[in-house]
Amino acid sequence: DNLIHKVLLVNQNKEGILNKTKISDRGKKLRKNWSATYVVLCKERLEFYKDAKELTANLKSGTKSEYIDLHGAQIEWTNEKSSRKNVFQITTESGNEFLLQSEADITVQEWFSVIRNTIDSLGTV
Ligand code: I3S
Repeated sequence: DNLIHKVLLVNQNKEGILNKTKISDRGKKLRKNWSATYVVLCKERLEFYKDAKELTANLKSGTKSEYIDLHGAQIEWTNEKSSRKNVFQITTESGNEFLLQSEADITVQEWFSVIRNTIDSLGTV
């Protein structure tokens, strides 16, 4: 399992745990439901897993994972949409809105930069 994971990580830029909640589905407001999520930035996608185990299991079985397509997405810091600290929002081209958060300042800063860089690089293609 560990080897499969490592081999597939070659194509991935970043992975780790963030708190996540979806707040809008194609413009329709949703009730917030924060949960700790295993997030993987893989090429032009941000994928969401329950934990690292689920990532490995899905890779082995070919099960499709929940993901955000970063083409045409927007990312911004937000202070208004949650009482939590270190919250940023991703809005997809289709109008889905997600909040991502971590108590760890550096973790959130890194995720924000790497996602923003990915979005920017996709915009120029
Ligand atoms: O924007 P809100 O409604 O203050 O978000 C809070 C709610 O989602 C709350 O759930 P209930 O509506 O079931 O009480 C969550 O427990 C809180 O975490 C949400 O606020 P924060 O500030 O954590 O995003």
